Amino acid sequence: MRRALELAERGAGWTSPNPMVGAVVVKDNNILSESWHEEFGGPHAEFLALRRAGALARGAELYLNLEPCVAAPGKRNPPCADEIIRAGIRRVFVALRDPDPRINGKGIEVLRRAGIEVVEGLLEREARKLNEIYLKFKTTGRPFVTLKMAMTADGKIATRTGDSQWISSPESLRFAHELRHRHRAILVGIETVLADDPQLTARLEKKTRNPIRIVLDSRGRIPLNAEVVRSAEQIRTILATTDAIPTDKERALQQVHVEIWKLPARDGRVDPHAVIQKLSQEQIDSVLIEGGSEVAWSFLSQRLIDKILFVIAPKIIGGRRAPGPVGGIGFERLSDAIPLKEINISRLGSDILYEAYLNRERTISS
Ligand code: AOF
Ligand code: ZN
Repeated sequence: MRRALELAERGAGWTSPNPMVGAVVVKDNNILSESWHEEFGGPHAEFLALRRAGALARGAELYLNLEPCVAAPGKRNPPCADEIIRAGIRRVFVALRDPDPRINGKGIEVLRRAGIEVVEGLLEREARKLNEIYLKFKTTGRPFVTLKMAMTADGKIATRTGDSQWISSPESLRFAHELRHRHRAILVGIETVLADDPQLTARLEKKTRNPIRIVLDSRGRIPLNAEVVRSAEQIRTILATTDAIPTDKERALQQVHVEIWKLPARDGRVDPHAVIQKLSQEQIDSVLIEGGSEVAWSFLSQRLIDKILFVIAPKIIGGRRAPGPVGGIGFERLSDAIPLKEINISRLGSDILYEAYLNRERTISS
């Protein structure tokens, strides 16, 4: 199953909004064949692995990190449960049921009715984490929201003059690009665009998928020569704004292929709830928020973040005016603090990666 999870992860970034799935066919303690779902719309992992094993699959065991699919309207691929039966598989290990209402338990039922032994729940925790985006989006119809911020050991995201490049290590930068590749959209505030003029693309040695770029800019202050505006014809770019944007600015941006989302305001800014609603409508399953601190507060205070990734660099900047990762007005009382759960700490070169979940009961712990 560990191998199945490893294989599944190779599809990261490519399978969205479908799940990452890996399949391993085992006979007499040997791996006969293995495969994974490579990209959205492509053949399913089970299908590929069984085809590779051929006649040898008869009497073998199959390891899957997700329940196999059954025939359903709207599906592109042949039902894997039928393929498993036809191949003569003896026993199937399934880490996790598929929450897709067309499948949810039916895949397992079909196998059992055909006399195949099904063992559920092996490495279920790991399987849930791997497909956390798919699980949230399938069960709620809303995007999985990750907030990623890099800061110094004294909790600053820039110096008092706004210098922020680069706080973190080269390993952290690579991690940031991997995150961009794995999320369907990336979102930043206008202040970040004005300060850093970022490209917001996924740049790694391997082939990557660029996220859809979203800039929160309630008054339409984005310059027409900003990097993201200049490349809007190549990469889908959205300006999430309000009625406060001047009409001529709106037209000028549309002319250069920037998509305009006119959304309601909340406290003089684009309402984060409206952003999430729009993302849901657009079938965007995940969004990576990269700052700045005002955007971070706006989404955090409205309880719209699922996961935070704080990268902490071994540096001290100081300065009472130097911003921290979360701005806004902040809570008055400690008892209002947002609790973080399932804390995980690891290293990224010389930096520390602090990972935590919020809203856990509403997302994937089920
Ligand atoms: C995948 N890859 O390896 C498995 C999936 O439209 P279809 O026919 O590709 O079906 C997509 C659904 O199939 C998906 O939502 C999930 O429920 C199920 N399993 N999907 O893309 C796979 N095993
Ligand atoms: Zn399938």
